[in-house]
Amino acid sequence: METGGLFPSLEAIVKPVKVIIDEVHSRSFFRLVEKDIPSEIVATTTLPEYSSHRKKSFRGWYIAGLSVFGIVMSLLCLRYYDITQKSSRDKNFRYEWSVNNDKLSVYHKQTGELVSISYDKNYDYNFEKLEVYFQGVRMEEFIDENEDGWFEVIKLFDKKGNLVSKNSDTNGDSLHDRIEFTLENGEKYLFVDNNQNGIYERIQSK
Ligand SMILES: [Ca+2]
Ligand SMILES: [Ca+2]
Ligand SMILES: [Ca+2]
Repeated sequence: METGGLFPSLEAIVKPVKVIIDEVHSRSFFRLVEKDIPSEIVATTTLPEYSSHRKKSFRGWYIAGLSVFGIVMSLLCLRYYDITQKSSRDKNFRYEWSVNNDKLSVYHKQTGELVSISYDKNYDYNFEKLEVYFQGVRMEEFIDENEDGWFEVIKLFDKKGNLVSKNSDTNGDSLHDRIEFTLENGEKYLFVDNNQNGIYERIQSK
């Protein structure tokens, strides 16, 4: 490296300067300094392998993330499109997905009243619970506990929303072999169909 003509005596004591720079930018840096300072590239190297790998890995994850996001958004749009089409065709009902897509509400077109809400909290495209409403009050609840598409439990409520009856299919044959209900005076009874023929052979108070 030369200091120029102003202090020629210093030329002897100025030592070469070693500059380490990323190979990607080395050529442009070299062109920049070569005009003023005699320079040479003595060695080149690439970025450490792990760094390059990490960059590729990050890029891969970024692209994969974007792809998944795109697919999910497409599915959501399809779901909204589908339900909008269904709403426009349906005679009595209007359908509406919740923002996070885990709840489908149905409204009566004429009165605007809420008719039912179906829940798919685990996003497996099966409603595990259906609530039926009348005049703003939940009157019935259907529950598919094992998510096989059949409701094992049906609950009935009074006008104040209190549970008055619970029908249960305890062995998955679609017969409700247990009915628990509560009278207005608070007494509780249980109907039992132990031989699974669909007719209750026993009533017991609880
Ligand atoms: Ca579900
Ligand atoms: Ca079920
Ligand atoms: Ca029976």
